[in-house]
Amino acid sequence: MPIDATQPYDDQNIFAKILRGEIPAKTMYEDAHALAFHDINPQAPQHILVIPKGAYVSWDDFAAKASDAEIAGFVRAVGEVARAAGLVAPGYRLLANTGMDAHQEVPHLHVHIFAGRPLGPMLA
Ligand code: IU
Repeated sequence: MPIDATQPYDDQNIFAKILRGEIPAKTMYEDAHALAFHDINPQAPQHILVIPKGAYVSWDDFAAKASDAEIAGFVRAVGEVARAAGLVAPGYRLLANTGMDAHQEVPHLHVHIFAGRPLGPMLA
């Protein structure tokens, strides 16, 4: 079910549990600001999720409340993950579903990285 991006942070959400190590994930990158792991239900040959370590529900919550250091660290981490996975030359797509109409399902900010095949024109 899609979530309301303005809801309070729920520290029992699945990505919070992954961050705390309570639930396993196929982690492929971690630094002070971010954790990246392979999506459990990949929609492309490469489908990676990058999440900030801070407690942010959505892109909006993060953009409004995170420190400049957290924002810079997270943005750099997304780039680093894609680079480490060898995706820069073939290309990749970033997506951050935010709230109901975008069908955000997990209430902890996550940026999807899609790659590994021609992805076609961007969906509206
Ligand atoms: P969305 O942007 O909130 O709709 O994306 C949630 C993604 O989280 C989706 O692609 C799921 O396959 C993925 N996911 C996951 O990787 N591991 C999980 O335990 C759960 C969802 I729940």
